[in-house]
Parts: sequence; structure tokens; C-alpha cells
Amino acid sequence: ALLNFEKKYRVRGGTLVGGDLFDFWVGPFYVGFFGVSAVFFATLGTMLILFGAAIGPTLNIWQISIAPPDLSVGLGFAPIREGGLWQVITICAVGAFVSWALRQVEIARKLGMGLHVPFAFSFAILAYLTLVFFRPVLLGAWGHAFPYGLFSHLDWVSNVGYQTLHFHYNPAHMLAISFFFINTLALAMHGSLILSVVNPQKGEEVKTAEHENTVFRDIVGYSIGALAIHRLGLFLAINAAFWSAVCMILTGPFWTRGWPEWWMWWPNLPIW
Ligand code: BCL
Ligand code: UQ2
Repeated sequence: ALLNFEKKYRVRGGTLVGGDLFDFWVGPFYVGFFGVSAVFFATLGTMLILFGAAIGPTLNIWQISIAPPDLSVGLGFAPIREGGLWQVITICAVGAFVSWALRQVEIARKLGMGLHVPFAFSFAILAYLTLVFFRPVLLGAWGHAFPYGLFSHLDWVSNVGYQTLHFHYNPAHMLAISFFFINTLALAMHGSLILSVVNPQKGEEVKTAEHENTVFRDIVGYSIGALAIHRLGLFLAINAAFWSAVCMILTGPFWTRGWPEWWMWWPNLPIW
């Protein structure tokens, strides 16, 4: 059913591609050129994963894995059963993610809103592209990308981590983790604060912005404010994904020894 406010916002225009051709809705969903391309890539990619599982050695959901080509293939195309499937699935994944971001752009334009949502999502795409495109290209082989499987991708993370002896010493990994954790703190503070003001005791009234500011001034002596908490959240989330991408671009292409050794710059400073 069409919600009463939806009619007003279902306006023509704002499309980047296709003009009016795909400018319509299916139920609650806006379609657009990029809705069509997203569904196309997502469906094809999913079917290829199912095909890969079917021709693979196991149907155990935990063990199904679609691996990239052998390192000897370098940056070339591989036969479909020897990593080619992984390559086509990766193209589908990138096609679907980028379509999704551009569909967010079209919807934001249609509504006259800022592009903050697609901007934020593009950092998740950047992190994914780092693992399956930029880093393998810099290392000279698709085989450096991670395999698509539940346990197999965990094994990849572990192996790649131990190749540099102790991944916790990767400074960009440290930063990324710190942003993830601070982001969790910030959203827990924000979510709990909002719920606490809109769920008053029986007989009490919903509380105001003054209450929000006062409770945190009483607790920690500072309130960031209703607008800035959202800026902070977006900043923390974007940085978490960004420094994750950086930590992996560094690992291999720009640093091949153990990460603990990188910290030798500190005792090697000429000031001691
Ligand atoms: Mg580590 C990476 C934390 C220990 C080796 N590690 C990461 C980062 C993150 C992290 C900073 C993964 C997040 C990320 O990249 O998001 N590691 C972390 C923590 C510890 C830790 C907190 C800990 O000990 C407490 N790591 C270790 C140990 C090493 C180690 C010491 C192993 C022994 N770590 C590695 C390696 C890697 C990491 C190797 C990485 O490769 C990874 C990293 O930085 O990658 C960049 C980014 C997000 C994405 C890539 C997701 C992209 C999503 C796409 C765009 C959209 C998907 C849509 C989806 C399919 C649709 C679903 C539809 C729904 C049904 C609705
Ligand atoms: C706040 C505020 C909100 C909030 C939150 C705070 C009225 C509705 C959560 C409190 C935030 C602070 C003190 C900053 C915390 C900093 C970090 C780095 C976690 O003041 O304004 O708006 O939701």
C-alpha cells in the first residue's frame, strides 16, 4: 500500500541515466536504471555462486568456497573452474555495489537531499575494492584476493595476518579498529540517549534537547549536541572503513616484513 506521504514525494526527475525510461516504482521500491542493473548483477552473481557450489567438492554450507585463480595466473583471465568463476562473480559484485550507490544518488537527487548516504556507502565499496582489486593489482595476481566462502575467507584473513607475524602491530589496522570501537561507543551513547528521552515513565512527558544536553554535561561535563553527534558518527564510520582499506594496501604492496619490525623506527630515532 502507498503510505499517505509517499505520493507527494514520488516525483519525476533526478535520474543520472535513462531519463524517464526507468523512472517508476515497484511497490515501495524506486527502480531507475541502477535498480535494474543492481538486480541484474546481484541475481547473476548469486546464481553463479550457486553454480560454483554445485560443481564444487562440497555442499556443506560452511565449507563451500569459490576461490580466486592461482597466483601463477597473475592478472590474466582464468578458466571458469580455476578461478574464472571468482572473477565473473567479482565483476557482478562490483557492478551490484556501484549500481546500489548510484541508485542512492538518484533517489537523493529526486528528493532534493544531500549525497551523504551514497558518500558513506562508497567507503564500504572502497574497502571491498581494496581487497579484490587494488591490492591484487599492486601485488600482480588476482590470487591475492580473498575466496568467497564462510570459513575460507576467515582462513584467508588469518593466513594473511600471520604472513606479517603479528597484524595487531599494523598501525593503520590499529587506527581502523579504534574507529570501529569508538563508533560503537558513540552509537550506544546516542541510541540509549534518544530511547531514554522518548520513553518516559508513565505520566511523565517526552524530554527535550535541553535534557539531552544536560544529562551528558552532568555525566562527562560536555555535550556535543544533537546535530554534531550525527556528524561524529558519520566521521567515525567512514574512517573505520577508510583505515581498513589503508591497512591492507600497506600490507604486501608497501610493507612485506613483519609488522612488529615496522616499529623499529621508534628505537632507531637518533634522539636516544
Ligand atoms: Mg583484523 C581486516 C578488525 C584481529 C588480520 N580487521 C580488518 C578490518 C577491521 C579488523 C579493522 C575489517 C573491517 C573492514 O575492513 O570493513 N582485526 C580487527 C579486530 C581484531 C582483529 C577488531 C581483534 O583482534 C580484536 N586481524 C586481526 C588478527 C589478524 C587480522 C590479528 C589475523 C590473524 N584483519 C586482518 C586482515 C584483514 C583484517 C588480513 C582485512 O583484510 C580486513 C581489512 O582491513 O579489510 C579492508 C570493510 C568492509 C568491507 C570490506 C565490506 C564491504 C561491503 C560491501 C561493499 C557491501 C556488501 C553488501 C552485502 C553483500 C549485501 C548484503 C545484503 C543484506 C542481506 C541486506
Ligand atoms: C550529546 C548529544 C546527543 C547525543 C549524544 C551526546 C544533545 C542527541 C550521544 C553525547 C556525546 C558526547 C559527550 C561526545 C562523545 C564523544 C566520543 C568521541 C564518543 O551530547 O547532544 O544528541 O546523542
